[in-house]
Amino acid sequence: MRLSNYFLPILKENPKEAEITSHRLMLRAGMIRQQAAGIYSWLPLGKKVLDKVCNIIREEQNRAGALEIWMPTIQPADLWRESGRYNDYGKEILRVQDRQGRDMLYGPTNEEIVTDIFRCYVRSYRELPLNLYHIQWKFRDEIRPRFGVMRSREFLMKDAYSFDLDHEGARASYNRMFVAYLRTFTRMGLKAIPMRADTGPIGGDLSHEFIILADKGESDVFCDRKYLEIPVPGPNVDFSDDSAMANIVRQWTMPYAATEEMHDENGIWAEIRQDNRFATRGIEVGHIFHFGTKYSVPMGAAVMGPDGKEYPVFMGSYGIGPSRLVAAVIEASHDEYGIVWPKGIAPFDIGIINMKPGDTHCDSFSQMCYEQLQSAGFDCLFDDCQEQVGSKFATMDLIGLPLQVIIGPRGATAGEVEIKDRKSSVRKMMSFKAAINHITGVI
Ligand code: 5CA
Repeated sequence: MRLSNYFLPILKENPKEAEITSHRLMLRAGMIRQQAAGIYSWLPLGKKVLDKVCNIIREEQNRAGALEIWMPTIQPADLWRESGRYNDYGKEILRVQDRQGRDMLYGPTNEEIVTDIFRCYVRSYRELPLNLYHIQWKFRDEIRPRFGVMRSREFLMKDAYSFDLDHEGARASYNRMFVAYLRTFTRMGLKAIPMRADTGPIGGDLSHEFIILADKGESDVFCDRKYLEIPVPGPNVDFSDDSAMANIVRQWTMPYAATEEMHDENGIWAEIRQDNRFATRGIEVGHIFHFGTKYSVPMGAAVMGPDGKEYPVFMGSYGIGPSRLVAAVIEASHDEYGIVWPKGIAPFDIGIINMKPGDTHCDSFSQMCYEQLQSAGFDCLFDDCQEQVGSKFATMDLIGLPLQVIIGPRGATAGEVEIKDRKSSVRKMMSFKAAINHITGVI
């Protein structure tokens, strides 16, 4: 992509409304635009990152056996009356009426709709386990939307829902999602720690929040340093092996980890060796729940068991906030110059800077580098604009692409480029041929 053809509305000044780094950097890098309190448009650079985050989530959900569907944003209130949540959920629900005067709502979550789908089609335990998910916009009328897309009113959620015949099956489904989450966040360059959590309005008896560690996180977290060393399962992990899944979950839930609400300051925490205690701040990026028959009983979602009797189905739900994740990654990965994207979700692989547009050598050499890198399979943002060099460098650092290829008139004549690694700031001059090899090794 040529920068001259792109839409990248960079802000030179720090926006006053932004209280935290990720919000400030997302506004400055032209990723999002606020349209109303807690409601945002995603501009091209932001949309690209959001899509990459969603694709990683999707790949890992599919690998774990979940099936993608699409449920609507607007839901009939009657389903929520059946589950009993229409009144319980209170003012967080945005309620509307259609022209016939029917009560509708903008979904804050989808347990009711998915239970309705299930009860219409599934009759027998033979069709289980089943896990259906979608990636869809949600609306929660939060009293205090803040920190940009970190806590917004409209936000994107991946929500998966599992259905099993009994508690044991439901636990196996829970474990599969647990392991899929470990892989998902690692692929985004994040260290996520599962912590026992309160179930809130979703309900149920078992729940974990996945918290990523970031100095400016919303919640205080307390965990054992052992978490920093536990291996994350690789891509070949066998999701059909229930006991392997259970072992991974056991390993990831043994050391102490708790958010403030569940913290046991004078009990278990006090027993952990002083130098293993790790008290920091974190951001909740995922939340998984087992709630058994909470929705299936009132909504009549039952299947026939092997003994021919009917049983209400055991359910769990599994959320990740992709829009929040974009901000969370920035909180975890930035420096004084801007964002430092982990490779897996960077909007482009490489930023190419032509330092002197208008110079014949520089133009043709930069053009050649751009074309060759693109055809080698790298997604490049090519800064071909007439701008001060300082401002070009500042923009590239701000938007945080993993590698920069910098081309000046002298290098162009010698067939050389400068490669800058955004994270380490290390810069190296090399021939363009060597640069391609170098880049292939890094990205
Ligand atoms: N139905 C369940 C799981 S599918 C559910 O709604 N869970 S949740 O309430 O914990 O939300 C799931 C994830 O959505 C959270 O972990 C968080 O990453 C994201 N999320 C929740 N509220 C917001 C918000 N106001 N802004 C941005 N992301 C949010």
